[in-house]
Amino acid sequence: MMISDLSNKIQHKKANLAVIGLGYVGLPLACEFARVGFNVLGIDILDERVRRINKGDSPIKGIEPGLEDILAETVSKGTLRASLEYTDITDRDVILICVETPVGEDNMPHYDALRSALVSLGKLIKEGSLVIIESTIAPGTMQHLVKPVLEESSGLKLNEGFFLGNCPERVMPGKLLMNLRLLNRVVGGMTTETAEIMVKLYKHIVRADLDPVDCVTAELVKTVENTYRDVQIAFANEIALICEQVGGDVWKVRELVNKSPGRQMLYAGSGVGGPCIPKDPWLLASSVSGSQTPLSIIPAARNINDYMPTHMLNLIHAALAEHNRELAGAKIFIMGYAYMEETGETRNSPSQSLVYQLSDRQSQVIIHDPYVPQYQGSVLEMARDCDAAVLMVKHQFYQNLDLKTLRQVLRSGILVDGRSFFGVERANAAGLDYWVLGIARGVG
Ligand code: SAJ
Repeated sequence: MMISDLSNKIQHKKANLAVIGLGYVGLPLACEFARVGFNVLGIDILDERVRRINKGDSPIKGIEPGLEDILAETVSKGTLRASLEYTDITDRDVILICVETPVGEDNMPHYDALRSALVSLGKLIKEGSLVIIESTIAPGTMQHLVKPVLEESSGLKLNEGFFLGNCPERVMPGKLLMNLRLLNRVVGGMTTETAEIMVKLYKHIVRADLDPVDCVTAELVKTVENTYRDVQIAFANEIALICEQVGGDVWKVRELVNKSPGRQMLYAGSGVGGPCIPKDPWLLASSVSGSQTPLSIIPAARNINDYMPTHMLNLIHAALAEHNRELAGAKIFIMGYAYMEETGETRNSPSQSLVYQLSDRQSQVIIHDPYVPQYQGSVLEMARDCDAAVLMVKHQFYQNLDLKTLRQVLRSGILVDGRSFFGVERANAAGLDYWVLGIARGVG
């Protein structure tokens, strides 16, 4: 098929689409294209997920406004269906790949899922189709991995047998559909013409800027935007550590610093988790791993943010010591296991790291999280006879916690607050021995 034919089919929503990977990126994407009238085939490797989707039942955790209704509507209309098989991909004009791109212990990208999807697709790809990678990938991956793997598995040549682009997702758990519709997107094409056709496609579902660029720029923008955020948070965390030592309060310092023009200091906290921020800086750094480029800010920021759960452990240790208790044998109550507030997503959560470290020091850990089914329950009951309570995630659910009763049920009356969530006044009024990340003892 000529690229002009493809362009017309996309313009008139006659192009058949496929979305490979039906997770929190791919499923909303498939739903939105189906909702506006495209015929969409979803492909995934998990049979339970495929089964639920074909019943119009969303497998996505947490609250995602609108998603369930659109899924049910498009499945019942037949404009969206899911499959475990690649066989039906032979009639697809546009294939969007939304598979995971994790980094390993070596902080290098592991592209097994992406490579596997490309090999399976290549064997059946329709000549003249457009392949778009939505997954977050390191700069250079389109040129040095996606292109050669797809050419090898299909026997076709780029820009002759198939066209290729990279349009990085900008989703956020809890706002999947809203972000998809309203956030600006960079649209990277291996040729200018390809980028223009991709803009035509996304215009059907995105009501924001769609900026056509080359693929390296698209790969850079996505990894840089999240690396920028990681560095910003690391800066706030380092200031918190300084404040604790010099008699300061980082929460007050941040507020006053941000009254100075052009400052936007972020929040210090008990750590940085989630599926995006902890890994994207390493994807960016990996793009120069073979060169002599001297990176220092990016790895240093990652190390500071990864240290914060350990700092929480140190605060707990210091608090227990003042009550002549050791970590070994202490019972610690953890409030919040998700990676951030108002979500049940636990990937790379700072609490996972803290719980591991506490267990390693022979503490007994009781975990509560209102959004994580296995950790739901009565906070005050679960906290009973614990030596210390630790606030790791600022779920609004904890806002009205009765701190006086918490004091009564705790054995040593210690509350360690990783997000300055409860505040010194409230905690002291409840008679709690209150320790806050970023505030020196005796301040506030
Ligand atoms: N965090 C802090 N201090 C802050 C902000 C966040 O410690 O000031 C922590 C959070 O507790 C969490 C982690 O960092 O553990 C990540 O939080 P996040 O607010 O960055 O939320 P994410 O991980 O969902 O980031 C997403 C990203 N969006 C995409 O990748 C499409 C990110 O680029 C956005 O900036 C962010 O949402 C956002 O703005 O909400």
